[in-house]
Amino acid sequence: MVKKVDHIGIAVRSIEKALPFYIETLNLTLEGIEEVSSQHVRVAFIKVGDTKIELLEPTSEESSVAKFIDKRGEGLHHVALAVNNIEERLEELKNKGIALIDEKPRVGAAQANIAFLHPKSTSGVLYEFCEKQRGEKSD
Ligand code: CMX
Repeated sequence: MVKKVDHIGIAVRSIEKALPFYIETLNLTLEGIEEVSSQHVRVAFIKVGDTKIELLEPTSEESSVAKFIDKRGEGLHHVALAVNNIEERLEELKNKGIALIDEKPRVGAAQANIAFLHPKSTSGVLYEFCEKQRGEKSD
């Protein structure tokens, strides 16, 4: 059902300020930076072996990441799990009584289909399911 950890999301106030730790200190590789306007965030993907770290910087006060940082400060925000057939996976979880934030997937960073599970059903962790567009490698 779940293939692997696709990425780990870290909420930061500023990608520019957070990046040097990953790139210069840890010597990791920046894959790219993009704006996900539907989520009011700018994101940077950093490659770590066959998974990634995603730095999330809010672009407006409406962003759920801005609310998160206001309440809890910067830090671990979500864990994204790669799945196939995301709509079926969401249906299965719903039938098992798991609270879904998104009942239907929406388009997130890198044009992946994404959906979040509510942390109240998962011992306090915000999980994202993500499925790459067909034809794209799920590395
Ligand atoms: N991880 C774990 N728990 C979290 C959380 C997080 N990232 N964000 C909020 N919560 C918890 C809060 O601690 C709170 O718990 P209690 O009720 O026990 O106090 C509860 O969830 C409600 O939190 P809130 O601050 O009142 O916030 P909201 O209910 O308005 O929103 C959530 C919370 C998870 C529903 C909302 O952030 C959401 O819809 N997230 C999914 C979308 C998202 O995060 N997008 C940004 C990333 C996009 C991307 O990766 O491209």
